[in-house]
Amino acid sequence: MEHRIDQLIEHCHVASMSGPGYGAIEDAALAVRAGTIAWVGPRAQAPRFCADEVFDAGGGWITPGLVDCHTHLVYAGDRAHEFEMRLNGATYEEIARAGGGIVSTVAATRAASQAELLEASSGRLARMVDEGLTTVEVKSGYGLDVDNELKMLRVARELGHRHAVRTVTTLLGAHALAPEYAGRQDDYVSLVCERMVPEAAAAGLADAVDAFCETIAFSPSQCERVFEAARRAGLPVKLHADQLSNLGGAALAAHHRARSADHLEYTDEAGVAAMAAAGTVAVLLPGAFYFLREKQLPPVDALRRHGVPIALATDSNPGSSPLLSPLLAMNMGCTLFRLTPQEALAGFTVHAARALGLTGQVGTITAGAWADLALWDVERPAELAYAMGAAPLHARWFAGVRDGAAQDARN
Ligand code: DI6
Ligand code: FE
Repeated sequence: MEHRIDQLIEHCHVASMSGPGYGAIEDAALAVRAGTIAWVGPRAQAPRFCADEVFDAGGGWITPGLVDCHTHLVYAGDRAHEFEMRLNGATYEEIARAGGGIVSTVAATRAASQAELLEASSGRLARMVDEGLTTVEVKSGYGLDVDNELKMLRVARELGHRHAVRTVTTLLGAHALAPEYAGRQDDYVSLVCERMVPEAAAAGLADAVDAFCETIAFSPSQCERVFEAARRAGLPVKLHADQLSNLGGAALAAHHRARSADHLEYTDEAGVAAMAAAGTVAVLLPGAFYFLREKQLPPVDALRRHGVPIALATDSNPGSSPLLSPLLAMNMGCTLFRLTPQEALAGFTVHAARALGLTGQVGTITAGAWADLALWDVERPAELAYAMGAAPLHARWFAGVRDGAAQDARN
């Protein structure tokens, strides 16, 4: 019997990221139907397909499309001037007085129209898509008032219509204290809990809620208030935890059944154990560690020992990680955090999907998942984390549609 499918991809190896050793299938075939993976396995075992289109992958490796599960891609302006001032010896105070720091991004983001914000963010996302990205999480957190936080989330949603990517939106109202609330931190947290969370949820603009738990941001008890507001609104939570100090953020996130706890440089063994028990994913962000020249390494061995899934992400943001390359983040995960290349790829696929609640839909090449795929000109999957600036992407599929396929058909 013949199986009708839309597309057969052959002459390839597949890193399915399901099972040990990259879930590798050498000399594979991959069948796509209705935007999803209908069949994948060794070519010799493939059933007889009747395909509308056959694609020759030229002997390259196919991985799941990359999933960046932690970004702050939507913002206006940049902080290059501040970077330059710092490297010319300016102090933190001088930079702050010159209008630098996170408040400068807040001012620029508030001043930008939705269209301007979309334009700026869209250019950044395009760079990531060019590297095989098919799913991206995007946080708010530079608006810090109801209208501007919702504006950021609308832009994040629109990015998904403008590009062939899935966007997952996260409300991060508790990112920094809005300048007009100076000295009134608890009042600002009330604004987040009583207005931002319910309004973003009611408008269907947020898929999750995040907070920045840090001495320079919000306290554990303030973050708990935000988590409770999220629960009332029916939204899952995640947390920027233990990036610069150990406030017990990982354990707090786990206690609230967070999908992920992110950063984790200062997380202790008890925090890791709590994450393991709760099924909370660890999201490591080597770009921020690198850019801030941090010294304290996240507890990678403890995460491994406790079996906590480790995701990796760019944390793309103007202040602490102006990074638009998932592949470079993978390289940094290996060089700085001593992840293996396989862990780095799992961090941008299967475990990133889990951090977003998308297990089984994206992040693995398995029957029933979306056919979000990246084809790479590499001899082995380890090359993806190994090379810096190599641009190995050969083709990309989003929901079974290959970039440029319509154009190819016209020519
Ligand atoms: N952690 C960080 O390092 C940044 N935000 C966060 O939650 C800093 C963001 C910025 O400086 O713009
Ligand atoms: Fe972040």
